[in-house]
Amino acid sequence: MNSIEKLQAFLPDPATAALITSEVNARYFTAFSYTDGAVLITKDAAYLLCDFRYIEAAEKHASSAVSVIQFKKLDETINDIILRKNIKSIMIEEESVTIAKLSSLKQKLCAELLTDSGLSEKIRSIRMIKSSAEIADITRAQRITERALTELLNHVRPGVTERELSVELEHLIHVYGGERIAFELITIAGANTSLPHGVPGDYAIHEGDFVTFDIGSVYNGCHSDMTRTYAVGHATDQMREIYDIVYLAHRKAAEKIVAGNTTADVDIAARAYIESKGFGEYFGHSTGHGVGLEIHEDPRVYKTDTTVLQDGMVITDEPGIYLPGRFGVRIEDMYVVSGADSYSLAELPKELLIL
Ligand SMILES: [Mn+2]
Repeated sequence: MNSIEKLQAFLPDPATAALITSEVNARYFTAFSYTDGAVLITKDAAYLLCDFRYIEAAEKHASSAVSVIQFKKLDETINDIILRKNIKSIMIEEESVTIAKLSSLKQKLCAELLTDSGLSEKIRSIRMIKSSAEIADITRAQRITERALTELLNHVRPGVTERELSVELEHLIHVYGGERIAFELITIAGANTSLPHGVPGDYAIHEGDFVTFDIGSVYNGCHSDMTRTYAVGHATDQMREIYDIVYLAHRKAAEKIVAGNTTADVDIAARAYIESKGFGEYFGHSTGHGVGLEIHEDPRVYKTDTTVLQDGMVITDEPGIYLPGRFGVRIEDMYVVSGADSYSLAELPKELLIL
């Protein structure tokens, strides 16, 4: 089943439709990126509603599973379909429709609006399973990031600032075909590496620093996510010890990325190992998350999450240890769940590298 068919199966009857108004979900169902429109999905049809600005591109590029309709007034066009298809009620995305938008829709549409249908949650769950096309796009984004980082590593040396690394990496991601960066790139060094989401600043790299790159790019709307931690010049015994613990925690989590396991199994594998080494209190975030049209998607990879891993999910594995005021280490790859043979989307090695 394609994504639209999965949503149609969720509709209880032909008199109920789903109205998709969030940009990311509209893109997900139509494979077309646009604003100020909507997607209306009924039991047996799917309509991409867009205005004059998008019509030519939509007819050319949107998924063949949707009918493209140009509107002058969105609500009137939706009402036309409502009347023609005898739609009585419309599910809305309860997690993204604002109160103002809801009250406007209530005034204008001639069907009952369902505000607690679970539509948003259902779409999040459908989106967890990636199509082969999505996996190809995520992989492409990952390759772009890896190529950019590989080139940047030639320029990592004492005296270079975090901000310079961030700006140059963003430039290289564009050069190698990324649409944009997947999030504000984290390129931090020295004591700043103990900040899991540190912001690159004026700090200049010193010999003996760790440098952490938590980076990603976007290709065809799909995100990539990767973290590597490198040492500059040399690493102390303690830096090596912490690196090895995080590296093994990453691998132990990766071994649990098997269809049928839960995301908790993955988190606990990394967490229990780090705790066994005495650093549990320094690993204060979840082990991973889904990645796709958004950088953070379901499922959450955490000890309390009971999502069962299924083929086609793409999740990160990113344990870390952060020693305040000293340094931190995080190692992150995305994995595609595939039976017992889940695989990493990264090609860059994860062993400690001294630059
Ligand atoms: Mn991540």
